Amino acid sequence: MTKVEILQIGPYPSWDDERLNAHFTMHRLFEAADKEAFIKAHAANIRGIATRGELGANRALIEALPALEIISVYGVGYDAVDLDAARERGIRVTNTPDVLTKDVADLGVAMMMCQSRGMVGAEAWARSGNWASKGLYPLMHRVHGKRVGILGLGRIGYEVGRRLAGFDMQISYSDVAAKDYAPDWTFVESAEKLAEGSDFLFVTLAASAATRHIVGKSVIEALGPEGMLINISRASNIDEEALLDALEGGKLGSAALDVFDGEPNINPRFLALENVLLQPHHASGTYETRKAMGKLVFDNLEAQFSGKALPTSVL
Ligand code: 8YV
Repeated sequence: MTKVEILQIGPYPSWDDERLNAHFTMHRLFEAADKEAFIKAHAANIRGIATRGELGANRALIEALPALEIISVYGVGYDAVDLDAARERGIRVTNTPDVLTKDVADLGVAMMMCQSRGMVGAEAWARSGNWASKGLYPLMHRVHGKRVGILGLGRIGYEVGRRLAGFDMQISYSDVAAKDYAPDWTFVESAEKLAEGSDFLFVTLAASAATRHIVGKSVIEALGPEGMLINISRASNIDEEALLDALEGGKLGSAALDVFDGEPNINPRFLALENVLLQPHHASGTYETRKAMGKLVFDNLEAQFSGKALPTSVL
């Protein structure tokens, strides 16, 4: 039997490659020197796209593939997929929700702790011998008991809140509406009000055109010179220029960021700052979660081509 042909946009771990290669003919776009020519050469036969959250599939790509039936995203966020273009052609879109929720929340909390207690600098202090030669490391800031704001109380935001409740933090959140599953936490109408009443602001919103730069200058400045911004969602939710200005000018205390405009190429202004903690879009990056994500990418493709219901479809 001939195998279904899939266009693979970015690399996956070896165990995912093995499973995908066993069932499908995978065309590895990321290895092609001339991507346009590569797409042209295979376009007529490609029935599926396997992509990653941050890579997605844009309109031009979708329109270049006349036999396309499904876009399977390795990630919960599908903001980089042109949903309108997919919808117009009845192309199915799937993602990998739930399996990554707790790891993303774990890393967000770890980033807050790490940054607030200065763990990166303190580690360097111990390792470099400064502890012995220069003495004690400077004092840092407490986390427990402080006020936290969660912008976007979906699955990931909720898990962040559950964890922070364990640190006796005062939890507020903002979303399009109050959530009945969070009766003990305070609902706040606007992002700016939320920031104003928070020491730590977590951004856990699913990104879309509507949320672009929802954290702009006014929200950042409302968080203030003592505040910390933690982003484990998408860079587009934050106005990065405004964030850099505020970090450089002391209008925002600090930031802990897992996502960046133009990643993996980070704006060099970040690299000169001491009040930021930078992570390489790694919140779901555990063996356990990535294995579950890869399985869902495969299961959705397999279901599509054997006429079964898609396990985790968004379209
Ligand atoms: C992944 C993500 O790092 O779930 C998402 O939306 O962005 C992340 O889990 C990414 O999709 C892996 O490439």
